[in-house]
Amino acid sequence: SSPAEAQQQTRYTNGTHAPTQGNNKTRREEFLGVYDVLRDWLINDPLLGDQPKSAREHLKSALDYNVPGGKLNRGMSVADSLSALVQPKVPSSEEIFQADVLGWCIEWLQAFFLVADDIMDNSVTRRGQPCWYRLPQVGLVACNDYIILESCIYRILQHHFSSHPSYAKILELFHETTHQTSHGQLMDIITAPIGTVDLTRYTLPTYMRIVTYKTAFYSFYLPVACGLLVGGTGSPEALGITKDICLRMGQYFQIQDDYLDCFGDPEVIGKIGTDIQDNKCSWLVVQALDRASAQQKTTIEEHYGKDNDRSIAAVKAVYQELQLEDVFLKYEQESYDELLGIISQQQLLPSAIFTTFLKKIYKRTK
Ligand code: GPP
Ligand code: MG
Ligand code: MG
Ligand code: MG
Repeated sequence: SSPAEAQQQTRYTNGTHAPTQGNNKTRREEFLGVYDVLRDWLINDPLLGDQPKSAREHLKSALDYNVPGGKLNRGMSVADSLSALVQPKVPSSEEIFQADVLGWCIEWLQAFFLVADDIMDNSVTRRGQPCWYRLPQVGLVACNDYIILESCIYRILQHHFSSHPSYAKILELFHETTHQTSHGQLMDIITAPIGTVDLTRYTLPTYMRIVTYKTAFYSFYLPVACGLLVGGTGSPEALGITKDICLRMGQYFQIQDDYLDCFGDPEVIGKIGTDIQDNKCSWLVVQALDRASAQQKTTIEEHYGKDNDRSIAAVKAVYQELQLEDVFLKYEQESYDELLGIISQQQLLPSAIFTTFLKKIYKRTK
């Protein structure tokens, strides 16, 4: 690596660097700085020997296009969780760096899932730009790119954590989370076979199972659990409470995602919704079927899962008639209040671990 990169790496690992708060660098910039260090190391990975320049360049663009461009909520929550855990103490810069490396592993995992999910969902845009597989020069090469995105996680972990006391626990956590998420994705897809209409599939228990597995484990439990493991508090009790609270937060988050798929502004959420034409077991269709008249059910039956503007508009019209926006707003408030209650009921961990994360997503528009 270049002298500048080597210097940056030392700056983070020798414990002398602490631009966490009140410094001119914002936390977000500091976090993004860690991405550059990891990316530069990966594209020069010694395991790959003397790579051809073209391969290195493809990898660099695949990483830059897919890894750092999101909200970074998941990634930055590892360090936030650690800080909340050790308060009133402040984590050392070494610990923040470790938390940020794990945070980036979660962002890498997310990039892997999203590149694959966009192919499966036939999506058009993501984070305000065309989905990776839609680029003419990429196409199905995206399938190999998502495999690489995943394998990068384990290269990063080995490089930065192989002598950490929780290395095995961390590896296990990433593997289990991937297993759970792909199981969620499996249920998401087989509940929505294109070209068939079976409204009896869209029940609340089916829905909750899908979203818990496809979203909640990797988006909420994983970041907080990583924070606990870096902070040395990975006891079964602490992880159990964390799982209970984080899975509920993740369910709430995916319900927001489903709401925004239909009612969000594509300019703001950075993606164009596809749930209606994709026949998805979305929270909205579950709520609609729960309230629909016989005639409204017939309309949904005729138009759900069809990829044309008239059908999509017909389903959206039923959602409007049933005032699902109001149903969602009421759910959002109740869910938020209930979560605050559950968080305050436990004494083992500081509430801020959870409330900081919850406040980042409450009433989100993207
Ligand atoms: C969100 O579903 C779930 C994922 C992105 C997990 C994908 C898992 C894999 C194993 C590939 P979504 O399709 O509603 O997300 P979005 O609305 O962002 O496309
Ligand atoms: Mg999708
Ligand atoms: Mg999907
Ligand atoms: Mg969605």
